Amino acid sequence: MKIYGNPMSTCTRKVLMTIAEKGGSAELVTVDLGKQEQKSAEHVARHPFGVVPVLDDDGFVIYESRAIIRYLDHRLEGQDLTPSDTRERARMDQWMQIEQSYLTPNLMQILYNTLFAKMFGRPVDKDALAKGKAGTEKALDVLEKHLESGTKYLAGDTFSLAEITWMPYLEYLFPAEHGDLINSRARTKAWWETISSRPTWKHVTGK
Ligand SMILES: N[C@@H](CCC(=O)N[C@@H](CS)C(=O)NCC(=O)O)C(=O)O
Repeated sequence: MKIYGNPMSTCTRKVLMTIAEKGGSAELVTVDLGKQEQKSAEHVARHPFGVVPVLDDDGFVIYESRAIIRYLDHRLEGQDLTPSDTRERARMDQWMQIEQSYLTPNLMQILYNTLFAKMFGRPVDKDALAKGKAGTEKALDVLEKHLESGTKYLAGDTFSLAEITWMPYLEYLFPAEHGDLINSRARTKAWWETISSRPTWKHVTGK
């Protein structure tokens, strides 16, 4: 099993975390995003949109991180990362969708206009940063309210793919100097401390 991706990429980290949680193994073939290798003809043959990650499981090639992690959860042995209860599974899907639709597009604006702007010497778009921050706060307020209901994890009592989709984005708020968005929300902070202290996450993020 091969993953074409980059260890710093949020989407690649979802895949690496899923494999780690399942106790599986795969070869990570690094695609250098700084050198635009994701746009090379070789990579575009694997992923027509020219981004990472891509999974190649013995000739079965699949891209899109959320599709890959659902596939891996079924494909690999190890603990189930999808609840068996119908309603909990629906709840997991809901939180994965919230991540994709409301959290990530906003949070990425924070990263582009803080961390990446500094790293690559790019100008800061203050309006985009303010809008991204407001959108991220809204998503985190909804999360905080959900956690206040007493649920330990997003989909119930067990860690699931929903956590795995949120984690890579939240992780980058800290180096982007926006960790207060997490730390100022008591339930979110406690949930984050629990999930980010998993040995699998430390392994994936190289901590
Ligand atoms: N919807 C895709 C998004 C993939 C994506 O945007 N990957 C980023 C890295 S996290 C990438 O390859 N960026 C390089 C580029 O846009 O050229 C997924 O979930 O896999």
